[in-house]
Amino acid sequence: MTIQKLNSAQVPFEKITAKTFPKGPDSLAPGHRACQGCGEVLALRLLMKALGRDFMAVSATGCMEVCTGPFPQSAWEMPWLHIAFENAAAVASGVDAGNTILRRKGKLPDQRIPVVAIAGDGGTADIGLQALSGALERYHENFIYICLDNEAYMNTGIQRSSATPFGASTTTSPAGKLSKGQSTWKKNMPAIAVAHNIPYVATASPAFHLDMMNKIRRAAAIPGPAYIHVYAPCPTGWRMKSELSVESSRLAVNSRVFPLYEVIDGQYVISKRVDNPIPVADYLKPQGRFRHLKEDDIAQISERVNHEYEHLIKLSETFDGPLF
Ligand SMILES: Cc1ncc(C[n+]2csc(CCOP(=O)(O)OP(=O)(O)O)c2C)c(N)n1
Ligand code: SF4
Ligand SMILES: [Mg+2]
Repeated sequence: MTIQKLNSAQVPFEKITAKTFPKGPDSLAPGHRACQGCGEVLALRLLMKALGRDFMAVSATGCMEVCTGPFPQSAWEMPWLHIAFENAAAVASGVDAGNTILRRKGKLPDQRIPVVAIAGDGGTADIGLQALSGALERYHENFIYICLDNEAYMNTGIQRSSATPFGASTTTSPAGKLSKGQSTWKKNMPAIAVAHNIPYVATASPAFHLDMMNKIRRAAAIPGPAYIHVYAPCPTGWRMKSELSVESSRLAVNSRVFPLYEVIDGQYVISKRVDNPIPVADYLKPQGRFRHLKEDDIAQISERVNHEYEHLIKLSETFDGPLF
């Protein structure tokens, strides 16, 4: 195991620009079964374009696994393991440990191979949290964890998770006479990852695809575990037109609902500062899951969104030297 000593922000990696955008097919064959406009599959393709074919993937059960790998078929044209709902992080960390031993024995070439665990918000913030915490704490050198956050358990019928936002109607937090939908605020998964003192944590959105791909490349370049929280619109679960997927990702960032940032060696760095946010209502309105919200509910959500954003800005401004 290598203990991180470098300043991770200085670790070089090949940046993707509009001009150098990887051409050609990625590792996901045509014919997967994701819904039209699925933000998760878009994020998956961006991941593949960023890393090429030189990585191994481990998927927890969830929409992306079900849509891409119904036995005996698979849309993955690369090394891929489907494992249980709760243990993507445990399996990916085991694969990385195995690769290290094989390299040491000369049975694998002496080069780092990113091992990417991919899971939904349910598989990350709820059932897989223990396995994720263990993997981050064990400090696996080539371990990248990608949370595809569509803000509910979509694969099994739109049940709420701890990442479901306040006020969203789901099948287990239905809006009605006695309920305004989800009654709790979204769990801050990136902050939980940061608390593990790992070298790299980031948030990313498919609407800002170059930013997202470069964060994935940086995560692969930095030795040590990385966690990337990806905003992944789900038109089916959000009761939204399928063509609005990318637009809703953009509105989420521009309204401060889903801020883009990196945390490198404990230092918060804002990727896209939003000084003049669009109204949170503009983000909420196209989505049927928020249709029942009244003006005062939206005002309450806006207040919380802005409070969290200001806290984030303060975190980015109050850094006083690397923690580790
Ligand atoms: C131990 C266990 N409990 C429940 C399930 C059923 N299950 C499979 S996928 C899933 C929902 C996944 O939600 P999420 O992780 O958010 O991924 P999404 O489908 O939204 O992409 C559930 C409840 C399971 N496979 N294993
Ligand atoms: S239900 Fe949502 S996350 Fe699942 S495949 Fe359809 S659009 Fe994608
Ligand atoms: Mg989900």
